[in-house]
Amino acid sequence: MSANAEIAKLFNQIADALEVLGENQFKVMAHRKAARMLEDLGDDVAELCKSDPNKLKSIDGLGASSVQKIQEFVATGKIKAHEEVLAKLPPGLIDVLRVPGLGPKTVKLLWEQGGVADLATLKSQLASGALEKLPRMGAKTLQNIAENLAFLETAGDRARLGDAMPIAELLITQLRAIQGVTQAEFAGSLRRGRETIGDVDLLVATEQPACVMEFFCGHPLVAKVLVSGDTKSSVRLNSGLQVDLRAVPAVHWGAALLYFTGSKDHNVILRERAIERGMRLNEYGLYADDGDATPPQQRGVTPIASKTEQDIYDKLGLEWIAPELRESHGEFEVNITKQLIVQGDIRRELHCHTTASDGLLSIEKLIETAQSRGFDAIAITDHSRSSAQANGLSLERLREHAANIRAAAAKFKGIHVLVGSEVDILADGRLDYPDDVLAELDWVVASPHTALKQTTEAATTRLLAAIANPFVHVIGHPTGRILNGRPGLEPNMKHVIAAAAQAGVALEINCNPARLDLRDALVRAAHQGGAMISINTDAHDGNHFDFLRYGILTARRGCLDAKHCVNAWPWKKFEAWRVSRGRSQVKK
Ligand code: DGT
Ligand code: CA
Ligand code: CA
Ligand code: ZN
Repeated sequence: MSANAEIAKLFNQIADALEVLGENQFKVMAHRKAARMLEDLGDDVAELCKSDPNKLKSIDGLGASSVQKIQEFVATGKIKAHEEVLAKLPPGLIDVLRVPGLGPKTVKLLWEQGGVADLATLKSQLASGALEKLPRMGAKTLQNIAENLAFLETAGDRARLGDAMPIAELLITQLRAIQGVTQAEFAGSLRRGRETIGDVDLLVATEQPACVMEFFCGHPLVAKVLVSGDTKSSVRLNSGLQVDLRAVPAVHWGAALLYFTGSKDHNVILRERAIERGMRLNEYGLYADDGDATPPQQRGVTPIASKTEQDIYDKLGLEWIAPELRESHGEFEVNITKQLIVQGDIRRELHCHTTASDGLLSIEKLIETAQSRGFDAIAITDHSRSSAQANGLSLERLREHAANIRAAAAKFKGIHVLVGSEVDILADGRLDYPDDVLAELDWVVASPHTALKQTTEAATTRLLAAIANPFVHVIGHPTGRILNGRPGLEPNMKHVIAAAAQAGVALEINCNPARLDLRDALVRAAHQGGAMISINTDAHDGNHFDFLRYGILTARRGCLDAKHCVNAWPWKKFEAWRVSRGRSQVKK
């Protein structure tokens, strides 16, 4: 990676600012275009500046003034034109553009006529009713802005699990390769599998931390070194993600990993437990409490346990607790670590898309991919007719697609292929295909895709109606939320779960890291309420099968065991349930 992303961001900010200032559209477009070019550019633009400045000038979409700005950034780390144009606006006004749905034109209006200078004044002006007299600001629009602002405030700047994980794993692999490093792991909320991550916490065991820190702070992904110390450093990557790194001697590994995995609340309880037993726990180890105020590690005291997490839990009279459970949600009362579902329990994929709707794989490629993952079955579930933006299938195309799936399935041995559909749950709870059409299918995932701002009452009625349909097997991504994007439906989940449990309909954990829907807390509620869970990747491409890990982390955070997950059931049990709802027989 490179300075490309950083410079693209500055270009976009210039364009935003110009637009809010009402400047010439061509100038705005030129900056946006340059930003896009930079984002798509395979080469590191900072390298190009040094090695091949002519190549930079020859890139389509980069005008002379953009090239000059890039060179300026590479030389000085900033762009004067960027600073100048931003200086013409109140300092926090650009932030207002982060509110979903607020474009530069509206922000200009809010600023010039509504007294909005930043997120705080936007909030207060909304509350005071001062914005109601502005043109184009009807009650509905203002309510939308207020909702989106509230959502932005709760979503904050946290990265999605699926965005942070690949970067953390890349860094871990590289850290492990450094001489003298005996262990390297990610800790913090990432290890606990939270759906969003404040920052990434990395931990290495080594006796020579200096070269580890040097490598880390000089990493090509790093945009800015925030803290650089002998055993701990903190950086911000080009992507904006913050990463903390700690280096500890191997003897303290377990204590440090336990401490930096958290959660904070879990750690507090562990420390209290240590005190109750005449010990002290800190990030260096579990020590006998000898009453000395100087920390034991500074006095060369040998810890009771410190090398592994297992050892420390053991000496505290506990079994090892899975990181996903370490949220102080009852893991000390009942430790269900051993029952938790693992990725290897998953035997089949039950929600995915082909080129017939909005997927990228053919039917055969999809079956092949499922087989290569060792699955015993795959349900092919393209979109239904109302999902026009996803090329949903008309009745006629659905029948033709079903025939194509059956023909393709005949070419494979050892995998069951289910002819399915991801049927839209319409706003009023009706399904997008009539029952007699659903009856012809082997498998039905019913999902909400539109009208996701309904009242709780309407959303509840809608999902209950879908659950009541005898042909439905699974409710797909039940709330339709998008992480850092939109909150989705907020149905009364108690009612939904009870109805699903009663009817024998499964609720989905959609593994796509932008969704993770159901979320962890709702998985726990569903599981406790006796509902079955289906964990699906919603693959639109071959590599989307890798999303499974995120669904599994979410499932484990929700205390799910394999017995309540239909993807993990032995085939016969699964088939008996499937047929009890649908009517047809699967061809093997
Ligand atoms: P995040 O980054 O907001 O997604 O959440 P975490 O849990 O990764 O929090 P972070 O990065 O601030 O700290 C990593 C872990 O280090 C945290 O889970 C527990 C431990 N830790 C950090 N600060 C404290 C503290 O003041 N007290 C205790 N007991 N533990 C702490
Ligand atoms: Ca963290
Ligand atoms: Ca941290
Ligand atoms: Zn889907």
